[in-house]
Amino acid sequence: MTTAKRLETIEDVLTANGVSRRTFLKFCISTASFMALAPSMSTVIAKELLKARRPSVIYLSFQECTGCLESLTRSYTPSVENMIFNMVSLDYDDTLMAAAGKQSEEALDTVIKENYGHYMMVVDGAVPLGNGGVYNTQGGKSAVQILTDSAKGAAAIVCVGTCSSFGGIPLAHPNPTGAVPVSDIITDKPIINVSGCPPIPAVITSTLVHYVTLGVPALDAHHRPLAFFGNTIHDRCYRRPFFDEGKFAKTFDDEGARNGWCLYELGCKGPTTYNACATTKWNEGTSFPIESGHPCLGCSEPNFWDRNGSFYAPLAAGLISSVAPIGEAAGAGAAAGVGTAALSRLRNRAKVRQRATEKQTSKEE
Ligand code: FSX
Repeated sequence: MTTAKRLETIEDVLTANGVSRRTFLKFCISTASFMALAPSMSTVIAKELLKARRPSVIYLSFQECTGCLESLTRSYTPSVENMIFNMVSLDYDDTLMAAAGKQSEEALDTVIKENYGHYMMVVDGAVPLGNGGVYNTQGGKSAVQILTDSAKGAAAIVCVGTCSSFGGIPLAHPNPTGAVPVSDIITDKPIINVSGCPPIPAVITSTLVHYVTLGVPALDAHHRPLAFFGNTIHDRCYRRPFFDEGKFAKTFDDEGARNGWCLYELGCKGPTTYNACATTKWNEGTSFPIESGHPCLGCSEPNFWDRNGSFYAPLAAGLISSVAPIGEAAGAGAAAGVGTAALSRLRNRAKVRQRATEKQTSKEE
């Protein structure tokens, strides 16, 4: 972690690390695809990435469990992860860096001074304001002080995880430390929230690449990238046809559970949760909580933990705005048809995208 690295272009670093053109183009294509951009945008991403100087990144951690950084660094796509760490100059991260104490505080001061106005800040964890911020201090400075001082020279802030985006677990009732999200404190910088407890690794990396190449992506009302947070889990869930047919698991080991029916009655928060788990999935696209038989907890939404009551209590029907009420859906062949048709449309879209990606790869090669 040295500030000298920021003077290198991304192309310099990729060349030095022996990253082949093929690997690089594949990465650009999958990033464009993840961000729901047209396949041709992968060429733009490639051009912009190669000429871009590696932005300096300061990674700050406050009230959190380190699950977000674990998610990022134990990503199932080490090559992408390596590329990301090659594409940015991670100049300060007190969890990963070898330096400690005074040495690390000096490192932070130096990075800020040398990159003032240009560095990207990545923040995980909520910030406690109670009792003057004494619940989270580093080097004698409170988290709120470190955040405020560091944000002054930042070009943009990416909040990784629900804690920094919305307060998350630290903000849960009774919130003894007075925890707040970053956006309650910093109001004069662009903020991108990549929520999730933890967030999906590919969503974090794709968001960072989008920022480096094309700037701040299109965001929803909660400042989350629309490409990943534009649909509910329920909208994209492979169990959705069972919801539309009124087929529900009632316990974790009944016939419905064994048949893979909808988990709504077991408390699934998919209908009110915006995230990409159902499409991007986890562990190399292996699965996601609903696929392994557990209801969605709604971890990427504001007020995660306190909202919508118990994790295992069904959502009130009135909260499910995007679909017909269950009573109407159950037994209605037309409703089941809508669910199946929607699923089939999604599969077709995925196939079209896959074909476009393959075509683009062979063209670029
Ligand atoms: Fe919070 Fe992240 Fe959950 Fe943990 O840094 S979003 S508790 S996975 O670690 O902040």
